[in-house]
Amino acid sequence: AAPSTPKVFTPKFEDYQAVYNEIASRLEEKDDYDDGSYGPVLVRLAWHASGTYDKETGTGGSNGATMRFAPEGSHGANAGLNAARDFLEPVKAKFPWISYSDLWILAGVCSIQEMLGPQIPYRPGRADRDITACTPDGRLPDAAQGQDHLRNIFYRMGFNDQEIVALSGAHALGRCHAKRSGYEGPWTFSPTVLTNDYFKLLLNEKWQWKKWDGPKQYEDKSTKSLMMLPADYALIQDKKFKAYVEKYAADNDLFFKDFQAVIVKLFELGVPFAESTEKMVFKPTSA
Ligand code: DDH
Repeated sequence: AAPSTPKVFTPKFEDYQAVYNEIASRLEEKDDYDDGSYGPVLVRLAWHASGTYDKETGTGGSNGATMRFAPEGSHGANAGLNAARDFLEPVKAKFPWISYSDLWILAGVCSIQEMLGPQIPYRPGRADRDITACTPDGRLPDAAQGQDHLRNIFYRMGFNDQEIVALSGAHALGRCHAKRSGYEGPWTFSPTVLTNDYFKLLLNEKWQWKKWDGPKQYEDKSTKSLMMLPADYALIQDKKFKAYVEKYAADNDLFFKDFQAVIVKLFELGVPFAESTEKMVFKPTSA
């Protein structure tokens, strides 16, 4: 008889689509969270996994999922992201072949699409790394700071001014939680749908300092129900950034096109894909 070779499972597109569908149905099911969706906090998990990348040393980035370990999970910027990681545990249990690193990014892709954003092409290939690959604190942006800090942080990842502004449009989604970051409130009136409203509101509303005991943040003068961080407001204080804010406020299609390109770049920072890895485009549940 022929010697039996152990079966190695090689996942295909259909297998990743099945993971996508599972995340999408959990998003639909667990609608009692925040504004009715875990989508925003899943996007933030994917961003914080990726945004630790340092192009000089090649360290950090989404390859590794090192936020699972206390040295990185306990960074101030990551406060509250356990909600996103816990949400994904049953998905990992159902599809144990996927790495946490690939799963977190797939969850970001799924959430953006399910929240009616552009389709985000995805490539698998990230491997989980151990505690020794945890990144040092301070690689993610500090909301209290302005344009110089934004450039320092995002140039380190390899982004330019246009890309910084396009990425910031993600703040159309979700909200700040006083218990996590100290800040409070949403940026837009529809925090579970991706639109260019963040740019429109930033430009067209009148913003004033919120009077409260918390950290310095802006509130809109007319309803006092929306917020901007000092780091958001810096995008209209800086002439070069502001030119892109104006473009995206005027043209949602342009924002979607540029957001798609830049989020793919973010999610792939530092990932050693095999040459032949093709990009997958998942079918949204609404299609
Ligand atoms: Fe952000 N973000 N972010 N952000 N972010 C917060 C929430 C969310 C900054 C600070 C904060 C990006 C850029 C920046 C999302 C996505 C993205 C909160 C509130 C703070 C503070 C956390 C809390 O209290 O729960 C700063 C500063 C920057 C910057 O300087 C550019 C980017 C690039 C993205 C992205 O996804 C590409 C999302 C989504 C949320 C909402 C999370 C939630 O739970 O809701």
